[in-house]
Amino acid sequence: MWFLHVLVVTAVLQWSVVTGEGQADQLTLSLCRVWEECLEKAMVNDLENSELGTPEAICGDFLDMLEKHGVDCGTLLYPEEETAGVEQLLSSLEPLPGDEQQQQESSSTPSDGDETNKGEGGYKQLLPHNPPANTDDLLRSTHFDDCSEWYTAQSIFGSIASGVFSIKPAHVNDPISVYCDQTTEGGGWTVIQRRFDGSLEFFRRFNAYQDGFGDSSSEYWLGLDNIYRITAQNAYELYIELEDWSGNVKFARYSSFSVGPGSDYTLSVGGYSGTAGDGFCLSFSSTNNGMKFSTRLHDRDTSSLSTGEFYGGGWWFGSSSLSDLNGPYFRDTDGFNDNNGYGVYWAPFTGDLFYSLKKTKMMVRPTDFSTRVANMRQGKK
Ligand SMILES: [Ca+2]
Repeated sequence: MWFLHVLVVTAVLQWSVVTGEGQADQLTLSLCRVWEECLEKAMVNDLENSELGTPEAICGDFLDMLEKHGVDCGTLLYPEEETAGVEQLLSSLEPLPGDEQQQQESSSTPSDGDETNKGEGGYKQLLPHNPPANTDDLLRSTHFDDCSEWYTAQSIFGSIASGVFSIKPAHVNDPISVYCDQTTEGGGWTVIQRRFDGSLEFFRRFNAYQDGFGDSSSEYWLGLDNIYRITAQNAYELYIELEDWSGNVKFARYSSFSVGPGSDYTLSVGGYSGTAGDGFCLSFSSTNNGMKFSTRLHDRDTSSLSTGEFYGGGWWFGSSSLSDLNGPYFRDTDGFNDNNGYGVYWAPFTGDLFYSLKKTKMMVRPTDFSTRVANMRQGKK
């Protein structure tokens, strides 16, 4: 457990250097959430029985360091309880399994909580007995904004892995399930679209594209409302990974990416780099940049045709488009042409508008992610 302590110390020191003491920014909030994760992780791993102390003691060191830098995680995480410091929060935790002394002490006082959750560990035990009246604040405090925050938490615990995680971007009512790519170009990516076997139908109407469809463990579209909320939190970049039927993998990266609010969900994208070519055609009049989102029966393009109907799927179509990663899925053995849709295409990939790709992955990450991680790693040396 000592290594966790060391990592936490270095993370906090680096953070204080970078952001200045006591600044209640996103990273600070993120570190407070890491502290909550620390408590949960310690309990899950039964570390309370280790010779190094209870979860409160281990994670409390982390907390002490934050407080020395003028951060009150209690106020940040539970803004409705402005007078409740984190020490108070800690003292309100349920007794820990195996901590008989604490259990005996608490058994002498009547509990107003639900007895059935005792001894199970997890978040239920971490929450105060009297939660804030504003349940949105409470829910937000137990979820990360995106996969980059999951990366930060994972790196502190030394177990970075891609997979399905729950996030709760600002102003989203309920937590959402997403796939986090923690390996490509340093990780921290929140996947917003993923296709690899054609098992999911993408020829859907506008409200489906607003809400999202599919499963985060398989093929899916995260939904325009969610993508808007995520990219409104910070400055984000976009990474598109594409694979053809011969196993060639290429990428298109955009240093800025956001989707505007509904009902237009206007695409703002810029700063192309990569190997797949600029399928959003930033420097051409037919660019997708600045276009509204169109689907079948929801024509918001700048063409006299309904390109959402013509190309299939939903996309930021303009007068035409050299890309449509939500188009109909074809296998390399399928014969297809412009009568049944152009397929899943990113024309600059092959130079062939009619080539339908095998795999697509669109993902976003805050633009300051790499700097943040580099600073943390520097602190670990
Ligand atoms: Ca039109």
